[in-house]
Amino acid sequence: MARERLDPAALAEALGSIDGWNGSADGKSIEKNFEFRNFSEAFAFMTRSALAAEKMDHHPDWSNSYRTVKVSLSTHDRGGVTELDVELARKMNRFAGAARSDGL
Ligand code: H2B
Repeated sequence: MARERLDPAALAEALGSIDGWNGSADGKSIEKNFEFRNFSEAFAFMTRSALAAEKMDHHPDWSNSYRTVKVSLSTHDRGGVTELDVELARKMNRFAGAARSDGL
């Protein structure tokens, strides 16, 4: 089930297949710091991610400073990481690639 918490083994396996994402120290979220060439790329990434998150009704915890975007994903109403976080992480990796090749 997409909304069930992944156990530590399932989480480790999922993380092994999503580039650059790590489990948080408390095991309740997954994290990645994205770095772009400039603010425009960073914001293009955030825009794509925001639209996908809204469609999924599953939202990131994130912050932006100039050309970096720090992202933490957790399923808050389950108190941990579920398939929804893994799915959004995969999408965000794709959106980062797209934002970088937009040439904006
Ligand atoms: N996003 C995340 N990351 N975790 C949640 O538990 C969550 C969410 N809950 N987005 C959703 C919205 C919930 O509040 C609505 C009612 O579905």
